[in-house]
Amino acid sequence: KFIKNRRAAVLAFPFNGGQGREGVELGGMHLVEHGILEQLKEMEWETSFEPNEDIDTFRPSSDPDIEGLKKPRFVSSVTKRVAEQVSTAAKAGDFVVTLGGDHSLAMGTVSGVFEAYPDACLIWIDAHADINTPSTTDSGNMHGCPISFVMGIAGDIPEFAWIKKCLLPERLVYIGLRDVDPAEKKILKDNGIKAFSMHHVDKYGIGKVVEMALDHVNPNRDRPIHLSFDVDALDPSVAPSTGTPVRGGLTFREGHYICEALAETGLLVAADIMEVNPALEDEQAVFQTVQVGCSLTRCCLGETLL
Ligand code: HAR
Ligand code: MN
Ligand code: MN
Ligand code: MN
Repeated sequence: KFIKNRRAAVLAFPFNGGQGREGVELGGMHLVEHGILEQLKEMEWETSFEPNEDIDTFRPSSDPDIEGLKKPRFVSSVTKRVAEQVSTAAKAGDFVVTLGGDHSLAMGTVSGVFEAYPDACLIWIDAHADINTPSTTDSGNMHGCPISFVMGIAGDIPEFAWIKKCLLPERLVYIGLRDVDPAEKKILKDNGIKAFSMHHVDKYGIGKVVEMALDHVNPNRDRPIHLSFDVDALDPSVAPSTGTPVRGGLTFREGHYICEALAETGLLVAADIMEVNPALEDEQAVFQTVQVGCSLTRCCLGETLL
C-alpha cells in the first residue's frame, strides 16, 4: 500500500567515516558486482541505482573531533546527502535499499524515511545498540551513535543541526543485541526502548520474537516499516567480513526469516544493509558475506522459499 509501481531505488554509499577500519566503503559495490541489481530485476522490480562515487568530495579539509566524536563534519555532510536521496525516493513511492558503508549512514536513512513517512517504525537488527550519545561513546566512532541523533538525545551540536528529532522511543525495536555498552543499557532502560537480545531469540525463537517486535512498534500493522540490518547481527560464521564481529549471533535462517516476515507484512518501505567489509577475512569469507547481503536484500523485496 505504500510502495507504488514495484520500483526499488538502490543507493550505495561508499563511506567508512563512522568507524576506523578501511574497506567497509567497498561493501555496497561488492553487492552490486555480485548481481543484486539483476537479481531484483529478475524478481520483477524496476530498479534504479545511485553509486554516489563522489562521496570523498564531502570530506572536509579539516575535521577535528567534536565532543569526542570522530570525523563529525564528514559524517554529517554525507548523512545529510543520504537523507535527501532516501526521502526523495521514498516520497516517490519507491522501496529504498541503502547499501553501506558503515552504520552511521543510518542517521541519514532514518531521517529520510521518517521525512517521507512520519508515522513509520524502525526495526534495528544488530549485535550493537548504536545509541551512544556524544557523552557516552567510548570509541568516538559515529557508527555506534546514529540512533541517539535521530531520537534527539544527542544534545545540540551545530554541525548536526539539520537532523530532526524524528524517532520516538516507542517506534524503535531491536533484534539480535549481544554487545551493548553499560551506558547504552541505561539509555534503553530510561527511554523504555524495546529490545530483543540473542537471549530472547534463544528463549522464544525468531518467529515469536518478530511477532512481539511488530506488536510493539506496529500493533495495528498499519505503519510503514524501515529495517536497518547490520550484518554483524548475524553470527560471524555466517557473515565473517564485518568490522566488529561478535560471537553468538543470528543464524543464516534467523536473519533471512526476519527479512521474509517483514516483507510479508506488505508494510516494509526501506531496508539498509550495512557494515559488509570486503577487506576483512579471506576470499571465501568475503564471498559468503556478500552473498548473504544479497540474499537478505532479496528477502526484503519479497523473495520466498516456495
Ligand atoms: N558500542 C560500541 C561503540 O559505540 C561499538 C559499536 C560499534 N559497532 C557497530 N555498530 N558495528 O553496530 O563504539
Ligand atoms: Mn573488489
Ligand atoms: Mn550497527
Ligand atoms: Mn553492529
